[in-house]
Amino acid sequence: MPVAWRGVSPAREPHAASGADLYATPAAGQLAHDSLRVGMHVDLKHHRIVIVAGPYDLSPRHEHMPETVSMGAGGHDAMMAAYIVWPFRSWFRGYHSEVLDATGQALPRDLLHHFTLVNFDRRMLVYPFPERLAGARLKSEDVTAPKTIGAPMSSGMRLGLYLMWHNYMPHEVKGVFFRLTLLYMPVNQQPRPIHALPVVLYANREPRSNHVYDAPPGRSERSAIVQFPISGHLLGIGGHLHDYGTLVRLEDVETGKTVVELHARYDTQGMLLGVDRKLFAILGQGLRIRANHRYRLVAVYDNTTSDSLRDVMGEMMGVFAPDHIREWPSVSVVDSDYVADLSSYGLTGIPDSLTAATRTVKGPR
Ligand SMILES: [Cu+2]
Repeated sequence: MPVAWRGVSPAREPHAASGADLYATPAAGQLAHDSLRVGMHVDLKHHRIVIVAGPYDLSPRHEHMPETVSMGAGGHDAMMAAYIVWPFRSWFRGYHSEVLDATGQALPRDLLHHFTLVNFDRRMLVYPFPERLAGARLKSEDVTAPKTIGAPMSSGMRLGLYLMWHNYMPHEVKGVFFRLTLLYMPVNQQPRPIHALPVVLYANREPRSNHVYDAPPGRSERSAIVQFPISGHLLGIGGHLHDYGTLVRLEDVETGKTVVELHARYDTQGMLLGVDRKLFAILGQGLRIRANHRYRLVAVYDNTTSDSLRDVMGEMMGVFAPDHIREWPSVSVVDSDYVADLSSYGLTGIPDSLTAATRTVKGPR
């Protein structure tokens, strides 16, 4: 039987959850109030894995991110909220994320600065860091792929859910839950999906600065050379910027051409709604990526304030279909960059308790 793990509070080491944690939930959005249960729940009927973390009491913060809480520094509002062990071989194909109160009602989404679901047992394609299986700042950054593509998942893969809260309101907000619904396909899904895995490209690659940087007043660019170790296609691509971000662009260094450019979208009040996204439903329409070719990722900010913007980000997140999945570089959990990247989540290593939990997973890997 698949076993759930949970971490209910940032102060406590996550502990083994009982088999009672495993239950089928009703359709998403129709959860009974008492089913906002903390932990991991596998819905075999609807092919969903639901992770609920909370409740959190969020004390008021400055309107902007306090300088003392850098992205991922593991401060008061940021923590690994749950650890889970992937329960069975399957295909991962998308997720949606919700910020809820104890009755299951939606709370203002931007109480959550961002979440990241880290897969410790696969590395990113371009960098030796642990894979970001899922992540979003805004609801619009949630992803659902068609059933024709998916990321292969093994039973026993160790995952961590990282949350950063940011209560911009003048008062405390109590009893806040985060619910992440992961969509999977069974291992015998027919027709067999195309391997398509998440990729992230950073304007600031450096894990020791948590991939953030400062944007000076005025227009500024930050860029980094990107080289993919294997060839394939980008089937979908999105971007991540903070307020005052303008665009992210992938350039072909050899030809000087733009491969893809994604613009930030703002509402009429100047609130960041998200960044453009491009999806290519058919493999042949995807963006061809050549191994060891030189690309450049460029992030542009137009900072109209008089101060530098602290801890901004410039990223592209995409779905990559490798020509040969076997060529995907294997993870090294002792690589110094891997370890440095873990520390951006406040971790010095993969928790022993999580590793111990993998022993309870049955069935083929
Ligand atoms: Cu960010």
